Amino acid sequence: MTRCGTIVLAGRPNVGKSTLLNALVGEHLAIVSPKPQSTRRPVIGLLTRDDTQYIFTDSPGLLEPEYQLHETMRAAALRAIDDAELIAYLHPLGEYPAPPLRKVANMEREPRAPIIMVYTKADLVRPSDRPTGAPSDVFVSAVTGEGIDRFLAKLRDGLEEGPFHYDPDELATQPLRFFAAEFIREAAFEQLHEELPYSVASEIDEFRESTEPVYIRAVLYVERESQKGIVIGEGGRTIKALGAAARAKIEALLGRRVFLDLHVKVLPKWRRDALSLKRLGYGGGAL
Ligand SMILES: Nc1nc2c(ncn2[C@@H]2O[C@H](COP(=O)(O)OP(=O)(O)O)[C@@H](O)[C@H]2O)c(=O)[nH]1
Ligand SMILES: [Mg+2]
Repeated sequence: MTRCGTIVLAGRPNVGKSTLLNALVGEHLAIVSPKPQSTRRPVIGLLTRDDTQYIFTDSPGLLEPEYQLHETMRAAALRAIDDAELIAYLHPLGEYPAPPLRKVANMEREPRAPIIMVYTKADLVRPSDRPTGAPSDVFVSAVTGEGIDRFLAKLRDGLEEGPFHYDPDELATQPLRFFAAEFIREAAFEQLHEELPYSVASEIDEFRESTEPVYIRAVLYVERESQKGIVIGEGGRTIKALGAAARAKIEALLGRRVFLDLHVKVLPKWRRDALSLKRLGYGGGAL
């Protein structure tokens, strides 16, 4: 009999949730950044190994909301925690021990699903400095691959028997245009400085796969006219570099050449505006 189930990767911002999702799936699906709060919407990644299908959800980091976008991120994270059959609670090993998830997530009651404590970034802690930890704790490193097999074995033990939900070859469930929009944001996190990436949103206006190269028209939104100038850069230099980086990421996932027609527009204060958030896909559940 096969096993199959959903596992949420939950924790504070920047603990390595998205990096671990990518390491588990073996594909760059979730955007990663040294800057916190890069994940705004859940990303689903699939791994089918032997008799087990793992359906992972990378969730936005748990944080105190400062504006409406944060509230949608927190709601998405809590929903993902609520929906999962297993909760992998991630915390950096270098900051051992982790506070209780319920406290970090500011939850009124204990989550329903069992929690597996996963200490991340184990490669950054010298063996001599390592805490012993509880026997059930898992130490992992997405960089060296340490602990990943043990983590999967533990998850397998916690998953119910049942048929696979997806084809064993599938890695993702969300549409390619979702990933295209995400990779444009990832490029923005890489190419823009300080607070600017937090004012950036992206939207795909057109996604034509029937053409060669694939034609994608996308808009990168910022909140103010002055930000638009910075994103475009002198002689269009910044937006050109950003577009080239985003295109390379999209091509890597599609395995096809892409023409990315990228425009910059101002959507005033979109982070604090319910209608704009909804339009940008930050209102509802996972795609
Ligand atoms: N050394 C090391 N760095 C990591 C590891 N996992 C994540 N990181 C880094 O930690 C930062 C935050 O990672 P990310 O996956 O975006 O965290 P998230 O906000 O929890 O999704 C990035 O700079 C990653 O490269 C790891 O296992 N080892
Ligand atoms: Mg993330």
